[in-house]
Amino acid sequence: MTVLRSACPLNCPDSCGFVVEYSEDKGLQVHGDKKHPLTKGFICSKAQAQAQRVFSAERLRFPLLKDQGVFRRISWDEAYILLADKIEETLKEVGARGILHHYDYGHNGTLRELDRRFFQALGGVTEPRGSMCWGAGYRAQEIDFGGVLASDWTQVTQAKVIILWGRDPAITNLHMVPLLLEAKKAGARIVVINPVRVKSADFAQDYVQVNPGSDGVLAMGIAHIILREGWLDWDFVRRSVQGLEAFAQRAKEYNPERVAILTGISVEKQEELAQIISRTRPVTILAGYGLQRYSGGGNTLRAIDALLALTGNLGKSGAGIHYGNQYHGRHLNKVTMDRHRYQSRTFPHPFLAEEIRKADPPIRLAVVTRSNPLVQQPDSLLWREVWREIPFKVTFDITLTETARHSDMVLPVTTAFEEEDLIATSWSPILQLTQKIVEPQYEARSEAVIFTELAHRLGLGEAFPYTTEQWLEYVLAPLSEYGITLESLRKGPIRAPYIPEVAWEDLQFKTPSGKIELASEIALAEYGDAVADPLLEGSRDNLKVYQEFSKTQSQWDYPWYLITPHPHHSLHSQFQETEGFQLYIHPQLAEKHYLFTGDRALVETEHGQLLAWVSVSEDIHPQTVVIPEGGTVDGFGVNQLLAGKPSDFGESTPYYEARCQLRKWMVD
Ligand SMILES: Nc1nc2c(c(=O)[nH]1)N[C@H]1C(S)=C(S)[C@@H](COP(=O)(O)OP(=O)(O)OC[C@H]3O[C@@H](n4cnc5c(=O)[nH]c(N)nc54)[C@H](O)[C@@H]3O)O[C@H]1N2
Ligand SMILES: Nc1nc2c(c(=O)[nH]1)N[C@H]1C(S)=C(S)[C@@H](COP(=O)(O)OP(=O)(O)OC[C@H]3O[C@@H](n4cnc5c(=O)[nH]c(N)nc54)[C@H](O)[C@@H]3O)O[C@H]1N2
Ligand SMILES: [Mo]
Repeated sequence: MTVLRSACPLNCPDSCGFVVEYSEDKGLQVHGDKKHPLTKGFICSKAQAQAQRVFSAERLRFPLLKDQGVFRRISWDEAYILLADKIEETLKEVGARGILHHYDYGHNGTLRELDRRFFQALGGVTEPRGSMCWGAGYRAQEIDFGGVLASDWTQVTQAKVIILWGRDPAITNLHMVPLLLEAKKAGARIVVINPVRVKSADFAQDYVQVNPGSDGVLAMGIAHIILREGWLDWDFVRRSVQGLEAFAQRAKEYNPERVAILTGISVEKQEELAQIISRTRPVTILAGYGLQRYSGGGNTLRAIDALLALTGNLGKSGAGIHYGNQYHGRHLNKVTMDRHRYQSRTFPHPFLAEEIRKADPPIRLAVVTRSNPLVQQPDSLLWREVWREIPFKVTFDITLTETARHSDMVLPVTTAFEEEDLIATSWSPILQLTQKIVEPQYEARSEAVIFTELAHRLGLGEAFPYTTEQWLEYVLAPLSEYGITLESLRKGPIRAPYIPEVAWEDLQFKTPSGKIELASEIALAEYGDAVADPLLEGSRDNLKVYQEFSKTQSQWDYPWYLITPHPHHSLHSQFQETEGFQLYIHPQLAEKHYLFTGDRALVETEHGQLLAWVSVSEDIHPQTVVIPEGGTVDGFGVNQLLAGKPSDFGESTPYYEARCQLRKWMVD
């Protein structure tokens, strides 16, 4: 039996450590690494599902080419020749920008970025910019603090107040839960702010049911009370905060009565929250990405950051905001090229399909790696139309996803158990490797190998001089000063020594003023009105609808909020075992539509419709329909209901700013 320490490559904050065993009779077994400081020996069902996928029937085995609508097996040599021909043809006819490279983070390995290097070596192709995930909040952190940093996970155990704001660690960040429970045992108060009474609320002392998209208003309302009562940490504010006056001016407009109407949170509860945040220290906020999947998402995060700034809850043990961090990047060599060596054309994520349709030069060839855009991008109906119009599409994946199914050529790639790669994510301070425990199955190939071979065929060999092992050595070279090498990582995970325990401990913020910027010249110059407007963009839109709706409910075609959070036992479209879509609603909403658990309902938005099984639950906000994302039925997913919309900052995708109508489905 072979036993190796390895790592989970999935796009998930936990980035678990694995102990992997393989023998011919028992096959592949994955266990949680007991010595991994965060995994501590337990893993989730998605880890097991990955191991099962390696030898499963759903695994892509050979390169496939669509021939009169049907896939047939081709050899790798044929695949390379065809892809190289298509690339050369596109270069000749319309130039490199006629190639679309769509990628995301289906595998978090550092070497997975070699796909981008390949297209950069062609001179720069068309790529998405912005984010499907966390862009608005990310940009907000950059504006406020000059960078995105979070304290070590274990710092939450030092907090006395922990706010799970639009985040549900029990579902999306499982290994944070033991640390939260430890903090609670040591006396911390845990508050959940979410339109849904999520699983993490089971261990929280407070649950606050906010109207979807109104968190920015709530945060400004809390700031209003803190300022009115003078509950600021004045020493901290004087030393480390810039723009207090301008901010206080804005906060004045959020008087508690008005905020109560907009957010659904009573004046008393707002006051209690203001007290909790300013009277008990230290406070940690675990801000999720749910609250920034609205067009006002960036401003929302800025308002939340401001609460910590006013109360001196930054740069201290047990205090701060957990959003993400940019630690590793600066310390590792990159496999992508320097920006000045290529010129790509970029289209913003939320409008990618629309932009592709209008593109000049047009997209002649699309290549998809580590993503499933036909399911995960907004407005999937438009995506399908646009996709159909692209003359030649190639998808690299492990299974035949919807995107692969609608491609002309499909190339099978290796899983994390078949190849060595470095896992150094923006969520975890731990450095680790996925290790090869079995040979690539069937004819699957590693992308590092595929792109290297393609590069050589196209005369771009100079840009791909290394083997996989050499690339990893190159990436890790700057860490030799800490004694971290490929060899040492093969023995197990290492906490990155360059990551401080406490973010911003020196209070040297990387903004132009060196302080936390509650009023930011950069933001004003870049986003203009979206920042200057006191009623947060997007939230305003949502709330206007809400107010009007409270008056004239039935007149609205699409009266209900529709949110599509991440699924529990799957990762987006991966490992889904869909038996139809599930929608969750409150008994009050169910009653309005004569719906019961087990019924079917048609969910309709301006964009599309789908049929879902109803579950009635007291946990859901009474005007909200919840459908977990990622699943597909007959090839279509919930994103066919969602429009591509802009976010205030970061060219992010406001998936949750949607409205819907329900109709009971009577036919069987
Ligand atoms: N099991 C599982 N884990 C995952 C993933 C997965 O697909 N499945 N995906 C991974 C990825 S890529 C990411 S980005 C992270 C995301 O991790 P999270 O940010 O924790 O989770 P999401 O489901 O994206 O966001 C949703 C939370 O926001 C809440 N929410 C929605 N609207 C609002 C609002 O207006 N205000 C507030 N306060 N809350 C709101 C939803 O009810 C939900 O609980 O999870 C990662 N982990
Ligand atoms: N409605 C709605 N939509 C959402 C969200 C939401 O909350 N609501 N969340 C958004 C978020 S936060 C995110 S991050 C995106 C995620 O969007 P995607 O990243 O597109 O989601 P996945 O379904 O995980 O697709 C990843 C694909 O990569 C493949 N893969 C895994 N390893 C490799 C590899 O090594 N090489 C290659 N080539 N492929 C590999 C997997 O098999 C899978 O098919 O979805 C977004 N979409
Ligand atoms: Mo994400």
